[in-house]
Amino acid sequence: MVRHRNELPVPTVVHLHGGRTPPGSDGYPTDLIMPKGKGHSHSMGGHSSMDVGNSHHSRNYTYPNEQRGATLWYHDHRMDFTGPQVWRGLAGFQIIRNDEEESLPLPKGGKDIPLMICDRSFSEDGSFLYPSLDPSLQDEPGVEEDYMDGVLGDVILVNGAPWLVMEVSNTRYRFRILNASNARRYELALDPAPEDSVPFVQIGSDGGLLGAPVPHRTIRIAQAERFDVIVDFSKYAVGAEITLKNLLGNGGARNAMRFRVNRKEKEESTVPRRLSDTGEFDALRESDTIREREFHFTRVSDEGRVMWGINGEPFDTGRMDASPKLGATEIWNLSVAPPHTLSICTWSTSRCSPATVRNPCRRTLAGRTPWISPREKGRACSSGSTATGDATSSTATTWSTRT
Ligand SMILES: [Cu+2]
Repeated sequence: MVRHRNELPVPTVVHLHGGRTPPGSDGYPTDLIMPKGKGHSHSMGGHSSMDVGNSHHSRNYTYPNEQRGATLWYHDHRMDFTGPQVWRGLAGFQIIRNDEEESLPLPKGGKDIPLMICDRSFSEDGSFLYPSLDPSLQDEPGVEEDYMDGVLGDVILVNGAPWLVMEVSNTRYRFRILNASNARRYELALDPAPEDSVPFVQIGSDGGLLGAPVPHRTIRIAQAERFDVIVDFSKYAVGAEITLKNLLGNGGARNAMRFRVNRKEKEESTVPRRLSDTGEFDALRESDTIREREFHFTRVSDEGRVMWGINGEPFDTGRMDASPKLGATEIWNLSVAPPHTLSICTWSTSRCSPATVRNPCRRTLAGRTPWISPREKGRACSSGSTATGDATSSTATTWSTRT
């Protein structure tokens, strides 16, 4: 159990991204922890008629952690204000470890390092710069018109530090990379790349360890996505400086961070060929599907405000878009326009182009957050899980739409 007490002047709510969490601890956007001195009468932007959750100033979140070892993260989820509140730093890691993983000879301890990558902009006085219509984040939600497609920063922070420099030994390291940016996607590359080996060996994803390692020249990572990778610095001389580049960025956003190999050390880790039992993913078969659903994400207008909607409908706590049977297997077809990340934690996912959407989808890495571009359709095979004991909220699928 984790107890959160809100000492900020604005409502907050914490969502554990990727957690198999009971409904009361899910961190639903309107399940707010109100600031001290403010109760139900506090303005809720355009959603004043909603149930605003408890009016206490703290909440106990229950996290059973009964799931695969994985790199999870938590972030503020306040209705209409998630973007600016995450921008100001309300996010962090929650790492779940298990015996299966601990028994592997992977890099451990000080060589198992989470890297939270995000972009920010700063004012002249060093404070965070964000184009909120209401910088106090009290009443009016939203951003200036020019930023409706997402706010990008021009400084890259890793674990809160701008253009972090990290000293490493000439051995393998495990990096749990999270893209915690509001709107920026990255294609990460090492510069220089090692001469005779691949720069990144992926061992895990949003859903925990993969069955076997996967080599990558670059890592394409969307918002909220996690990549668990091994980098082998024995391929570099002591004294070498290696930049983690972002091939999709320009200017300051072109560089993410830098590693400096400053010492020799004995190698104690290896990357085994077999990492994890992924049998539970294979148990989900497309042939068991009992129904197929379409979800089209677009901008819709609600009482003069433009917001994200699903199948033409704006957000409404009173509407249930899907109530899958507990344990049932369904195919969900997802499409989005204009570009936006759909964040889905599912047991198995596939990405297909429209041309191939009717063909059987090639299964990609289990548990990966699909990155769906506007010309692409995503297809998620999803099964109700028993984690929450509640069929309606147990689709193992979460939406995250952030502006
Ligand atoms: Cu999230």
